[in-house]
Formats: sequence, C-alpha cells, structure tokens
Amino acid sequence: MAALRDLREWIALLEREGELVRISAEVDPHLEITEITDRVVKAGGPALLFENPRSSHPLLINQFGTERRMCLALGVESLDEAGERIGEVLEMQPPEGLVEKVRGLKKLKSIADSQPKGVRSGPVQEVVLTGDEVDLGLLPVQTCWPGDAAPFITLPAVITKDPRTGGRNVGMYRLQVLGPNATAMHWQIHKDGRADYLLADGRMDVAVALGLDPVTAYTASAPLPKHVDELMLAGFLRGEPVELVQAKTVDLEVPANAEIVLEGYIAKDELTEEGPFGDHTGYYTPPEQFPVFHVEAMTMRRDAIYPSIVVGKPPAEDAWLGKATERIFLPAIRMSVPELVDYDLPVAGAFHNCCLVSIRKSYPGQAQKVMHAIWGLGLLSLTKAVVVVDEWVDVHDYEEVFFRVCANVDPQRDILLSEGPLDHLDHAPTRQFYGGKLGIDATHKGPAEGARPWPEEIRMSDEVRRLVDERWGEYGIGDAVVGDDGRREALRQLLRR
Ligand SMILES: Cc1cc2nc3c(=O)[nH]c(=O)nc-3n(C[C@H](O)[C@H](O)[C@H](O)COP(=O)(O)O)c2cc1C
Ligand SMILES: [Mn+2]
Repeated sequence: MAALRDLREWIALLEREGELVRISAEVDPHLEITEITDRVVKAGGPALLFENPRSSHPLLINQFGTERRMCLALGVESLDEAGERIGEVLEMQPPEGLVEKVRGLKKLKSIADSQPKGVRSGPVQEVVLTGDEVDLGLLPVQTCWPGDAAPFITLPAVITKDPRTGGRNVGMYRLQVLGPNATAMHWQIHKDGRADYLLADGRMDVAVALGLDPVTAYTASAPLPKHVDELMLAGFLRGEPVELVQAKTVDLEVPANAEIVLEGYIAKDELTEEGPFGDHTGYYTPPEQFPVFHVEAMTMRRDAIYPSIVVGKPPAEDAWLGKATERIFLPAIRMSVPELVDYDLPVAGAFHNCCLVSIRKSYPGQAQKVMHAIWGLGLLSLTKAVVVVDEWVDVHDYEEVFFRVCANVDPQRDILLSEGPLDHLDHAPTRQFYGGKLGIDATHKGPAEGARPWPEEIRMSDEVRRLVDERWGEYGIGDAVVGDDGRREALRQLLRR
C-alpha cells in the first residue's frame, strides 16, 4: 500500500473504513468539543471532523483514538509489526547467499529512502499570511478544560535545528495561544527542542506544522535520541520520504503537504507564564515560565483542516500514540538490554510513572540490572516505578503481574529505592524534576539471592487436561467454562467483588 500523502488521504481512508463521522452542527472549540470528544474516545468511537467549529477551518480530532486506527495510521496489522520492521534493520547481519543479499539490499534501500526529500513547492504554501495578516484566531484552537489558561494548540510538530550541527528536531510540544501572533512553547526540561534552544544565542528560528499525514504526526511524539531526525523515522515507517519545502520566512524546511505551518522565532530568555493546562497526568499543570514563540508568517492550504487532540485523565486519545511508541521502540531497547523479553507502560501510569518488564533471567541481581538500564535509557529514564517479572509472565496482563508481585516479593529483599530525574509534569515529588524511584523485583529468586528453594508453580498435567478435554461432553456441565480463557474470566468476576 502506498504511503498516505497527507491529512486528506488519511481522512479519506478513515471515511472508507467507516472510522470517521462528520459533524455539521456548529460547535464551540471552547470546552464543548472536549466533552463531545471525551465521550466518543471513552466509548472507542470514530474520528470526528467538526465542519463548523466557529471558524472557517474544520477541526479533526480522535484520529488516533483506537488501536485499529493507530494501526491504519501506520499501515500495519499490529503495532508490533511496525517495531519488527525496525528490529530487522537494527539486527541486520552480514548476509550470506544470494537471497539473503537481495533481502539485505532491500532493507538498506528502505533506510536510504527514509531521508526527507526537498521539493520546490507544496500545497501548504497556497496561502501565505505575513505581518498583520497573521492571526491565530482564524484557527479553531480548543480550550480543552475549564481551568485552562487559554486556548492551546495540542497536536503540533515543532521543528527546530541544533545550532551546532544543523541537525533537525521535530517534537510535539503544546502551544498556549497568547494573542494573534504569539504562543508559549511548552518544551519540557528533558526535550530536544529545549536543548536546541539552550544552545542558541539570540534569536532562534522555529516552524510548527499542523495537519500532517498520520505517520509524520506520530513521529513528532516519538522519543528518538537527539541526533536522530524524527522525519527519518517517518520516512522509514511510511516507506516513502517526507517531502519538505523551504519555509517562507525562516531558515527551516517544512512538510510540503501539511495543512498549516506557523513560522517565527523564539528570543533567548524571553519567557512567559504558561498554564494552567489540563494535562495527560489527569491533573492541571500549574503555571510555569516557558519561552514565547512569535509567529511571523502563517502558511496554509486554501481550505486548511486544523488537527487537535484532548489529553486529560487517562485513558484519552493519546493512549494509542503512547502504545505505538511502546511497541515501535521494543527492538531498539532490546539492543541495549538483550535480556528484556517484553515491556508494558500502563496507560493509567501516564507512561512515565510505571514500566512493567519481563526478562530472561540467568544470574543473580539481573532484575536490578534491568531496573538501572531502564533508568538510563532515553526518556524511559524518567520512569518512576519499574516492576520486573520472569520471561513467562505476560506483562500486558496486569492481574498476572499483580499476582507475581504479591507472590514473589520479599519487601526487605526485593524492593529497590533509588532516585533520579522524574517527568517534568510529575507533581508528586517534593522537588520538581527530581525524586525517588521504585524498583520491584518480582522474578523468581535463587539461593545466591538469599532465597530458600523456590517452589514449583501449580499446573495440571497435559495428560489429565487432554483427558478432560475429550470427556467434557460426558460431564454435562455445558461449554461455558473451558480452557484458560474461561478460568481467567471467572477470576475477573471474583476480583470485581
Ligand atoms: C498529544 C501529546 C502532547 C504532548 N505535549 C507535550 C508538551 O507540551 N511538551 C513536551 O515537552 N512534550 C509533550 N509531549 C511529549 C513529546 O512529544 C515527546 O516526549 C517527544 O519525544 C518530544 O520530542 P523530542 O524527543 O524530540 O524532544 C506530548 C506528546 C503527545 C502525544
Ligand atoms: Mn527528538
């Protein structure tokens, strides 16, 4: 399947798949759209295209709100498939034999094709507004929650350059609208855009792309190492390069097929109060100082569509963006933590609060080694609690993990309290950015770890299971409760009491 070229092809695909509803009734981007969207997201409902959000520009929301749509966005059957394609490249071995060599060349070509491609012109520059014409009020920017300080642009791709290397970064950092031609720039303390800003002196060019093909939009939220261009990942996942056009007023290239681009600058040390904002932690983040983004040009398609997302108490639409990252980055994490079998970042843990890991354990203290590895890996380093289980435990089955934690942990021996950097938005630690970390080792323990002989798990013999399978009809119990799934459902009912 050819890559989705832009937001329009994506909307057309969603419509063909019965995954989009158009709303022609006039709705208010001030709170009303949030309440509508929140109900639809929580019900696993469709993407919504508000055609009349008190603006001449329609507003698209909930494009990423279900697993199916996230897979459609990435052009995969399962989120793991996207990760596996990256894993294949990461784990490439020198090919042997002709078939392997041809396969290897294909993989190399897929990397070569990932590099963004410059083009002369693009639909995003059909309309160019500069000077007094710039007006963010033209866009249906949402005020998401009652306590929000102002309207916030919530689904942007913020493009900057590293002043030393010229390397590009694309990050999803929300923008609080401060007036017709200014916003706040909420890049948090650990993020690449902020690192570029700290290295810049004086004025720094910034461009913000809105309304992208869904892969490129997703990659703005991907936690890549600083020197890796998010548009490379977009090109790799799309199987086609992202097309870029020279911005009109700043020294940056911008996605040619975007709906809207904001061009402008950030002056070093010009800060403003940002927030409060109803955040993905489920709480309002309090006001804090962030840089001001001056918008000097607004370019767009003639009938540009404005993209938005509402975050809040999880689960919200961003859950599937996070799950995509969890799956896509698994092979890369395994490159440096090879004993890691799988991991899960529970949505309720807002992704940075909790990480469940299963490992193939072959020596004492390995669970603690993995905890420290997680606390040393990219943005995973912000993880507050790490739970480690054995390779046979399904980390996506929270009841199973809970069972292992309760059964296998001696709190005196298996709890590791550490400290380190915490997520910018975490309100729990006494000091912002820095505080305690919790590691729970719920793996089986050997004598070298101070444990008595570890007991065997209970399991019926295969022979008797087969016998009961065969004879089940004879018992006259009916077929409501058969096999493992049935047992689990019974357990669920028990737990709900
Ligand atoms: C919907 C959504 C909104 C986000 N808003 C912000 C934000 O306002 N500030 C921020 O620093 N990160 C935000 N993030 C997370 C970053 O996009 C993510 O950490 C990404 O890795 C940043 O890019 P970078 O690694 O190049 O800095 C958001 C993520 C999503 C999915
Ligand atoms: Mn980055």
